[in-house]
Amino acid sequence: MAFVGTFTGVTARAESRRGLLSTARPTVSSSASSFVAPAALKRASVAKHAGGMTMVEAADTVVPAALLKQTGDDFKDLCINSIRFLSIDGVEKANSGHPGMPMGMAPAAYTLFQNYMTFNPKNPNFVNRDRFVLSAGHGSMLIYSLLYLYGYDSVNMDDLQNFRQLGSRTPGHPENFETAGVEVTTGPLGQGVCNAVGIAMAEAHIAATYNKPGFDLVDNYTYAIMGDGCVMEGISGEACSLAGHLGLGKLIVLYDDNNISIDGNTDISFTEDVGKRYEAYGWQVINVPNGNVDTDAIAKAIEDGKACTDKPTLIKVTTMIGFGSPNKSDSHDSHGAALGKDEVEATREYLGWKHPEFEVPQKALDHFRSKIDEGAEAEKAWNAKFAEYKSKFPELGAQFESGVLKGELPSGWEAELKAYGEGAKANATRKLSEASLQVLAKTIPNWVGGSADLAPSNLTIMEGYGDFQKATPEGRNLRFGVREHGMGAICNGIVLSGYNLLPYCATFFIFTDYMRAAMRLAALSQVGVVYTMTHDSVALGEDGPTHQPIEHLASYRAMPNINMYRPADPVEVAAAYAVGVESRKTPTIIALTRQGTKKLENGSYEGAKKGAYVLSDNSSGGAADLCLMATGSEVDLAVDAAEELRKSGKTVRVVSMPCWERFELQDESYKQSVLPDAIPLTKRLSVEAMSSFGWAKYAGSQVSIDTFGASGPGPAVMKLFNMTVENVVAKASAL
Ligand SMILES: Cc1ncc(C[n+]2csc(CCOP(=O)(O)OP(=O)(O)O)c2C)c(N)n1
Ligand SMILES: [Mg+2]
Repeated sequence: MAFVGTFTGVTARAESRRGLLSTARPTVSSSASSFVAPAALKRASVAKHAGGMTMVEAADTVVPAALLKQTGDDFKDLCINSIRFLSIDGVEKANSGHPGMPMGMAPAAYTLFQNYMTFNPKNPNFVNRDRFVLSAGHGSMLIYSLLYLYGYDSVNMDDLQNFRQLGSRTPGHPENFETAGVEVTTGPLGQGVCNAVGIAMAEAHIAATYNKPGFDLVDNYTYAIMGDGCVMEGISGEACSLAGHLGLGKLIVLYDDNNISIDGNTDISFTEDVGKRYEAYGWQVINVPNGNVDTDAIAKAIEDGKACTDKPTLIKVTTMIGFGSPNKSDSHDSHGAALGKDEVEATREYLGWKHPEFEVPQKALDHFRSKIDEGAEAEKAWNAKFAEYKSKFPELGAQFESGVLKGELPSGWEAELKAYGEGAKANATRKLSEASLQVLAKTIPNWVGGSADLAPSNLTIMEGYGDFQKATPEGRNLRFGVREHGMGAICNGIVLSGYNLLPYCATFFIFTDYMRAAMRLAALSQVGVVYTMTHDSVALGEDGPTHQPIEHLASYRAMPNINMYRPADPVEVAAAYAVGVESRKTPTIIALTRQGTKKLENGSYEGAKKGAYVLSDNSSGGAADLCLMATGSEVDLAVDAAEELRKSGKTVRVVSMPCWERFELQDESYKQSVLPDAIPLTKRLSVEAMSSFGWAKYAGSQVSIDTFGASGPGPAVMKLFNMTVENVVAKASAL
């Protein structure tokens, strides 16, 4: 194991930067059993001292052979290095990817997966599995290596060898819809840890709802690995602050504290005391000063994390990025590029790895794969427990089976929702949304959600269903605080928890700007969150242009796999929610008014679910002189304008078009029945108090708003922007 070598280049620069060495250049030891430490080993050693553990002297330190023996346990090293070298080789073969993080965090990941996590590789969806989120998604080879080693069918040797290639199940960043065993899609830093908060909230809620004395039906832990980048991103602060408030004791996050991100040493921009910050959030914080080798300390920290049931735990694992690479460790050089052939060889030598690329020693593989039987046993035991639970608690057991395990919707929910919409009187659509939410709360036990501190404006409280708080996680009203971005990512986690919860979340439509990245990930991850977005146009009035959406509808219409609904009346609001509930793999935004709207005379639930339908047409044969199309509050304008136009002898068709995306899913004959070629684009006018962008596809002319809004009473602002019947009539008459 002993190795004698020099550490030069970037390592020397890192040393001088950190000031840990009295001389910038280390000297070579002549001893066969010791060598001069690379800077980060020294850093780790100093930290070790700070933690009250065995000390290795700082400057010009000669690290004892014991440290070179890595964990001090040859077999453990074999397993940890199996993870390291699969990750190194995967990146090397692809000549693309991030080897440094997996190399540094392999000991922590190994300790966690091998000794603490319950999972069934042959059934990645085992409901009571411990969840693992790789928030530092760039280190994706870490999770692929683990899935392969533990015998998941989703990642085989071919996949490892085709990392980042088209068609492989090992994409650049982990994608939940691509690779079984990957719980959430990560890559945009910070999102994953917030997903983990959502998963832990889902677990706490389901456990509080279904567990009975002697029957901990659901008691899994949620683990995450996040890096400096995740900790720096504001979104993680939002969700982790909430996690601390909620005391999510089953959430354990390992922070890869390696002091390196893309620009180099994090000292250039990130020097706060992260531990103190998380303590202030209400977390238990545990330091592991030498995560490169000290698996006992990692294990102890995880145990302490599990033992702390009323707080989430942050384990700050200090590591060296690219551990084992003599020239690229502790440097951003190992962050985001293959090590290169020579450096891989040097790393092999340093870590004592004797195996060719992609080869895992059989005894290590056998050891990893022993988790297959263990996982199957765990699931078997759980199944037996559930059978007993069902016989003792038949009603809850049946609800768990159908709602939580199978994700079935209870019968009758839609009939009730539709009946509500058809029977309801006109109102502001946010009020109609509030009533729809009550119907869904009553009919769907898995329906949970809330607002980012705008519940009285968004009207999102489900009356009688309690608040999810630390002491009452069975509550179904979620209180996100003013944390839109965190809210979005938490909701993604709630869906991806595997408990088949259906979350909605709410804010003003304009503030989707603050949660767009999470919404985009919902769309990409095939996550059916429902977004209740009120105050949907300049008509909201006095709050002015900072609060008035303009380009928002267009921007979400441009986003793949998301339903952008803007319903006009009670029937359409109910239909929009129905689509939201049914669309388990597509998120749905429902944009709602602050101001009153009329109830449409021919409003159609089925038509609204199809995205667009004909409200009225006074032509015979479907070739009206004009077609007015509108969404939400402007449908009233179109209806009234059509009436005026008809008085002057025109034939006019009025189309309500609450959701373009749903309309595009319909077959050609339906589309023609709504927007026939017989009415050419030049005779079609769209009416929407929002950017005209995109409407040209359906209509040759627009009544729209293509500037920022204005502060003033809603009706005055609408008038200022020509959102009037007179203007619609005038524009249409000119066609
Ligand atoms: C939101 C976001 N911004 C920027 C990036 C690009 N990026 C990928 S990794 C990284 C640095 C991450 O540093 P760290 O988390 O410390 O990872 P390490 O280098 O230690 O592996 C950056 C900026 C990203 N993936 N997501
Ligand atoms: Mg880092």
